[in-house]
Amino acid sequence: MSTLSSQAKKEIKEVVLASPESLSRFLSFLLRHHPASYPLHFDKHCFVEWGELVRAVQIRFPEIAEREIINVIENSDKKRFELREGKARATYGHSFPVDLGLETVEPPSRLYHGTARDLAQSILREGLKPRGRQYVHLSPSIEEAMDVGKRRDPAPSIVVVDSRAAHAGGILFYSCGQLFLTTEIPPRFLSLWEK
Ligand code: HQG
Repeated sequence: MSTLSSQAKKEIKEVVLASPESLSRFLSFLLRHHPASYPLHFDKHCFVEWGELVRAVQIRFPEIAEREIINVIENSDKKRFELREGKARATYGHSFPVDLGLETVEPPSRLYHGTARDLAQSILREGLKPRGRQYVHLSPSIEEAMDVGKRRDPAPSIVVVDSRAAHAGGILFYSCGQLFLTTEIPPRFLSLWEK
């Protein structure tokens, strides 16, 4: 039986790895977290020239067609990325300092944050903080917050944000697709959702 060369194995691995999920993860890597790892130039609102992005993705996934990248962007359930006027960016989730040019909004009276059970007490004590990201990410419904929390815990805790009071207290909220972003929420606006 013939054996594959290590180069061929590497290539097959690359092709297999270029699933929509791995492509989406790589786009997040580039556009949210590691802008300096590839030759990308970000404009002031974090957009990258489309051609430059395609070339960066093709360094990682040589087999990938431009159409597949567009499909991942357009079919992302959470609208993680946007493609506008020949430029693309991550819509949220950045870990480096960004100015997304988002407008502030009046939030709904309650917003929700799904998290691991063992983090909830610390959040109630210290407030909601962006941790490794630029913003705190909040969901408009308990169901959506549950989905976010399930990334960390099969039975997540849901922190309820009194966003009406927080907004009245001067905290800024930004609308970003289905999500609301803010910089930090002090403990006095937080409580735990009880089933
Ligand atoms: C926790 C995903 C202890 C917070 C999701 C969270 C979201 C604290 C973690 C989006 C804390 C940060 C963002 C405190 C906050 N003490 N823990 N005082 N304050 N935390 O991933 O909101 O699939 O940066 O509870 O769906 O989980 O990537 O934030 O557990 O929309 O597109 O610190 O990312 O979207 O974790 O997730 P993250 P997140 P994607």
